[in-house]
Order: sequence, then structure tokens, then C-alpha cells
Amino acid sequence: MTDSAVVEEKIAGEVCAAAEDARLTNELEPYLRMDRIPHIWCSGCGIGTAVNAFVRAVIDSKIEWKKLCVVSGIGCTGRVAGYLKLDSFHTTHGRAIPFATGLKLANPQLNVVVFSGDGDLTAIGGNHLVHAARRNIDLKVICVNNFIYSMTGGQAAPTTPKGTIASTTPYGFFENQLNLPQFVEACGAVYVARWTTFHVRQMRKAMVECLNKKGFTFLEIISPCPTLYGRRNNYRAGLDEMKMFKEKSEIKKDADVRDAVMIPGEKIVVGKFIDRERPSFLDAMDEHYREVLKDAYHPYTGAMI
Ligand SMILES: Cc1ncc(C[n+]2csc(CCOP(=O)(O)OP(=O)(O)O)c2C)c(N)n1
Ligand code: SF4
Repeated sequence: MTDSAVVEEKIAGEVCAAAEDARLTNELEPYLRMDRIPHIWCSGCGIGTAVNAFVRAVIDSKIEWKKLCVVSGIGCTGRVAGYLKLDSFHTTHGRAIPFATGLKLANPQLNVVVFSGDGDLTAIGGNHLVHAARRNIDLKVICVNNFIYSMTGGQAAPTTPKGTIASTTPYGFFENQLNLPQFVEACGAVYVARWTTFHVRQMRKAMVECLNKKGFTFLEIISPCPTLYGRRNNYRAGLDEMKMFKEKSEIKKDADVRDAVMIPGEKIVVGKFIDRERPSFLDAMDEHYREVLKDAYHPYTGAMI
């Protein structure tokens, strides 16, 4: 072996050892299914940032990991459930909310989080979103909004901003788009916030607030999808979309949900929109039957306990 080959081999060995050290010291590893790594997400995708913030938020909130369940539907974001080392469920497309409702009703002591994409939650799953918010089921919904159906090729979704390009709208999206904070507020959610993947600290804090609040909470995370949305809309890399989030975001305290509409090139209103109190579904049910049936009613404790 030549001298330079010996040096190269030594450096390669040191690089591998450093990489192994970094891997072993990743503090989030105990919370992830490392046997499933490498994950499927593209470089520059924002979903991993949301997962990182979520795990840190669970640690901050001191919620017992064993009493936490995560439910996802289908899509790139729908894969989140499979990477978390807890009781997690990857359900059918659009059905994360009804599945999670069943879990919560069976065992009200569980903290049930729904972590899924905008298409999954608001298109095929839109009807379930409406009624879970209306009933104030105690679920924490985290919606990663990348403006399209990513996993199936970048088709336009209810959240695609007017005028932007998707695989099914090469000349621009022309439909009326859903303003998610306004939509879930109107349905009855008790907590509504929006952050982008640029706002990692605020996102983590909002997740803690959701986890600690009883009732139907909704956090929208605006996220880059460089592969299928960004490139079609002049953001060549994930970083370009992140720079846009940084430049265009306007943090507002108690902002009006009507200001949350996304118009390309204009400001993105982020922050907490709604934080209010309403009895949760199970509390309202107990109160109602106690009033009607008096002593004949036994408060609901769940089917599983
Ligand atoms: C019943 C049914 N219809 C359609 C599909 C195809 N499908 C898989 S993922 C997906 C869209 C997911 O979009 P979104 O929730 O926005 O997630 P993203 O991939 O953007 O994270 C669709 C339509 C399916 N899996 N099942
Ligand atoms: S296709 Fe888009 S949303 Fe899916 S992993 Fe890649 S960057 Fe993320």
C-alpha cells in the first residue's frame, strides 16, 4: 500500500468512527424505530423537521410515552407513525381521525395524536375532520401542509394556493382553496395554530400546548416538498422554500383566521389563532346523561379499562 493510500484509509476510518459516535449520541434515537432507518423522505423535505419537533415536544410536555398513540393516514406524512417507537397506527387514506376517535373512546386515558398530510386530513378525510372538531373529540391533530398530494405524484389538493402549479394543474390551480385555520375554527376546534418548518421553536411550543390541552386541537405546519411542489413553483431546493417561509411569514398574536389564506407571493400569517374552552365530547356526554338520567347514570370510563 502506498503512503497516500494508508493516509486515506486512516481518514476514512476516523470519519466512520465519528459518524458512528454521532449516531450513538443522537438523543432522539430511543424514541424512533431505528430499525426502519433510512427513512423514505427526500432531502429537503420538511416532514422530518416536524417529527423532530414533535418528539422534543413530547419530552417537554412530560407526557408518558407509554400513554401516547400516534395515528397517521396515507401519504408521505402518513409514514410518520411508522418511525415512532410507540403504539402507532398507519391507517387507510383519510381515516386517521375516525380510527383515533375509536382509540380515544375505548381508552380515554390515552393521549391520541393524529399526524398526517393535508390531502389525507382535509380531502378524503375532510368529513371526519369536520365532525371530530364539531364534537370536540380530545384529539391532537398535526397537519403537515405541503400544498399537494405528494406521495402520489404532486396532484393539486384542497390546500393548493390559487395560481400555483401542481402535476394536475400545469397552467395553475384556479379553484377556491381551503384556509385550514378558518375551516377548523368554524367547525369548533378549541386550539388552532400555524407555523412553518422554519419556525422550529414555535412549532415545538405549539405542540406542547396542544398536548396539554383537552379537546380538539389543530396545528398546521407549512412544509416544503422540494421534489413535487417546490421545483414546479420556482423553489429549486428545500432551502429555497424555507427562505421564502422566513421572508414571507408574519407572526401575529391572536390573528384573525380569515387572514390565514395563502396567496402566492404574499405574507404567510403564522401564530396561534384560537385558544378557547369547550367541553370535550366525553365530558359533554357525561354532563348530559347525568342531568337526564341522574343517579342511574354511571360516568363513562372507557370500554377497555
Ligand atoms: C382510498 C385511497 N385513495 C387514494 C389513495 C392514493 N393516495 C395515497 S397518498 C395520497 C395523498 C396524500 O397526500 P397528503 O395527505 O397531502 O400527504 P403527503 O404525501 O403530501 O404528505 C393519495 C391520494 C389511497 N392510498 N387510498
Ligand atoms: S415527495 Fe415531497 S413530501 Fe414526499 S418525502 Fe419527498 S419532499 Fe417530502
